[in-house]
Order: sequence, then C-alpha cells, then structure tokens
Amino acid sequence: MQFRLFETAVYTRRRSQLIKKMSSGLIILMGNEESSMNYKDNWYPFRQDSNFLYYFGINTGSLAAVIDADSGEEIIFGNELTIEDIVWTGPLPSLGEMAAAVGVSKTKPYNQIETIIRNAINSGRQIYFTPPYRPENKIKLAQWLQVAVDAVSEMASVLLIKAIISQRESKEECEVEEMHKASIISADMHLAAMRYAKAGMKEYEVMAKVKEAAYAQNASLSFHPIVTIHGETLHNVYSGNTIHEGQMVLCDAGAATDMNYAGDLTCTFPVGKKFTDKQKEIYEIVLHAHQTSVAMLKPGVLFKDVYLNAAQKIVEGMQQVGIMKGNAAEAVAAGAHAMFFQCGLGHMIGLDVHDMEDLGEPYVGYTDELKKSTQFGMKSLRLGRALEPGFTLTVEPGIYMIPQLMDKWEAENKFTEFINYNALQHYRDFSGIRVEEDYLVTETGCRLLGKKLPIKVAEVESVRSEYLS
Ligand SMILES: [Mn+2]
Repeated sequence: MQFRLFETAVYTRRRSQLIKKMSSGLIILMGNEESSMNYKDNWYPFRQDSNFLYYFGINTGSLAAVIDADSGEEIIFGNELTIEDIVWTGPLPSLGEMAAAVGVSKTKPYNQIETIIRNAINSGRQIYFTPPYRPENKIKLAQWLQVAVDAVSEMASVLLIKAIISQRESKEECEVEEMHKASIISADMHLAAMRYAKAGMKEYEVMAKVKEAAYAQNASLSFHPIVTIHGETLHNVYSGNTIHEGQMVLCDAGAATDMNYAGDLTCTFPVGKKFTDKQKEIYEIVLHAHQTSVAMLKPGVLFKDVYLNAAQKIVEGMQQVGIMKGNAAEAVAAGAHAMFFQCGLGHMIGLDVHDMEDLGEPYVGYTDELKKSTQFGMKSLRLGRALEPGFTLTVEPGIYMIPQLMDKWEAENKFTEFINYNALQHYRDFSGIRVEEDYLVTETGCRLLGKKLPIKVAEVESVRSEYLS
C-alpha cells in the first residue's frame, strides 16, 4: 500500500456505527479527484476527502463509496489501472486489495454508482450525502441525482452530517496518537523558525525553514503557513517583507501527517534576542489569557465561556497598560474587546485543521440550542458548545493592533467608555501577538498534544538568545 492505514477493524467499526445511527437509506461518500493547477495533468498535491478517509481510509483519487444502511452492503467504486496507466504510475495494489485492507469486500467500476443511486431513488429510498465542496463532486452528484448543480448542496443530509460529526468529534486512541505526531512535527516547524530568523532576512526565508521541517519528516502542511512581521493581519499570506530588529515574527503553521491528521500552532517571537518592554507587556496579557483558558478545559465546559474568559483577561490586561478602562465584564459583553481580539479562541482539529468544517460550523461548533453570536469578534468563534472527552481543539488567543479598525471606531466614537483612544495611538505599528497550542479533552481535564513549545517570555527569549549569540 502506498499509504498508511489503521487496523482494518477501525474502519469496519466506524461504518457499522454509522449504519446503526442512520438505520436506513443509501449513504454516498465521495472521494476526491486529482485537482488541476494550470492544465489538466499538472496537479495540486492530492488531498483525499476527510469523511472518505475516516470511513474508508483509501488515500487515492477517483473513488466513491455507498453504504446501504438497510442491507449493510458496502461498495467502493473506482477503476482498476490499465497497462497504459501503469506505464506512468508503476504497479499499484488493485482496488480490490485496497478495499480488503479496510474491510470492504465489494468493488465496482466507477460508472456503476450512477445506476445504484438511480435504482434507489426510483424505489423511493432516502439518499444521504455530505455537502460537496469541490466543483467536480457537485457536478457528479447533480448528474446522478438529476438535479441542477446549484441545487445539490441544499440536498445534503443534516441527518448524515450530524451522524458523522458525532463519530469524528471524539478521537479514538489511534487518532490521538496521530494527533500527537502532527503536533510534534508542527512544533518542530516553529522551532525551526525560532532558530533561523534574523534581522535582515525576508519572511519567506523563514517560511522555507518552516515548510522544510514538515516535509523532512514525511509530513505536509495542514494549511498554508503564516510567517509575518504583520501579525495583526489575521490571515496574512504575503511573506515578502524584510524583518527588522525590534519587530516580532508571528508564525502560524501546522503539519499534516501522512495520514492527514493536522497540527496547528502559533508562536510569536522577537526578531532580536529579547522582546521590548512594550511587546513583553502585551505578550504577557495574551499568555495569561491562554493559560487561564487552558486551565478551564474539561468535559461539560462551554468553549464559548472559555472564549469569554480569554476576552475578559485581555480587557483586564489592556486596562493595566492604560489602553482600556471601565468595567471589564461590561466591555466584554458589549464587544469592546474585539478592538484587539477580532477572532475566535480556537476550533476543533483532526483530519482537517478546522475539523469537519465541510459539514458546517453550526453543526460542528454549535447545537440546536446554542447558536453562534452575530457580534463582531464573537461571530468568528468556530466552537462554542460543551466540550466532551476525546475532543481535540486549538486554544489561540491573540491581541492584534489594526490601525484601520482603530481609526474607524474612533471616528464613530465607538466604545469611548471602554477604550482610551489616545493611549492606543502609541500602538498603531505594534502588529500582533498570538499563542496557539493543541489540546485533547480528557475525562477530567485536558492534555497538551505533542510537545511543549517555548511559550513563556523567558523561554522564548532563551531560545532566541542561544541562537543569536
Ligand atoms: Mn488555529
């Protein structure tokens, strides 16, 4: 096999649980196709669909599967390699061999899936599938179901979405092991940055080291990394700036193991040996928000409340440095903290870096009773609901100084009872700080995934000093 699998029983158990949850109907699980970059045969790195990986494990393109929840029959659809294919690919295991490795005894040519689906529809059976996010799968489903392409997503099954989430949200022992591995490699990516960045370099030189640390360990990137002196820009993809003494580098990067389990960490470190006093002050606020939030993680706790704790700690810290004022709890309730903390506190992580986001945030991070806030800041919180043992998630508070937001709110006289706009002027070019780690929720609390990155001011400065002297 050219890809790694868990034991066969892992996949058969997952599918039989899914059948039990769905009880009847035909479940379609779409694999992904190779995806063209600039012409047909020049592909992006292949990425299998995560739901397909979870139930069928096979990490090659152009497959689909059905699970008949009434009869229990499972079929993987795909085409065997022809001799013309083998000239290019070399000999690979047959579809039958790959299917057997995940406990599926029946395979059929890809084009036969259409007949099976049509027959099921014609006999009035329920068809279940997840929301397709790739155009080619949308088009295929539209053809099989004989509906317009635009109509497909709305036909996705909430029942199936909820069933899959109820399984994937709680990580099995074998998955936790992969998550540890992903976090360890991710930590190495960050250590590589901390032990390489120097004044005068370009951001992309540091970025290259970050990527190398993943690829050198047979891992890939769980998302496109951020390596920037402009940490205040939340998803900064530009990395062409020169880094200067006195600035900070924010690095947000994660590895995906060869089985596609993701890590996602962020560190912020000084370009020189030490943070400036001003940077240290703000860093300590972020770190305090982080550590008090981590201390709250245990089953039953609403992650929304953990977010509110982080917001409260950020406001209290900003009051101590004179940037905020007034009642801290009221400031958080009003949303004034979002001047500095415009995003969420974290998200589920697993086979996807934002785990199961293809299935829809309202189902992954919230419940029928607990809906997402619409307030600026909190509306970006991807996870709000109560934690359960086996959840793996990120904790990533930050403080981001965005001059455009300062100007806009000040011009609107927004939150003048909570924000000292005069004091804030001294932070226009401060950039941003984020600290992010990955955790597993246990029966009684939480456990760090992977290995500890230098995170305290003294630890970060010691790594930087050691390297720079
Ligand atoms: Mn993250």
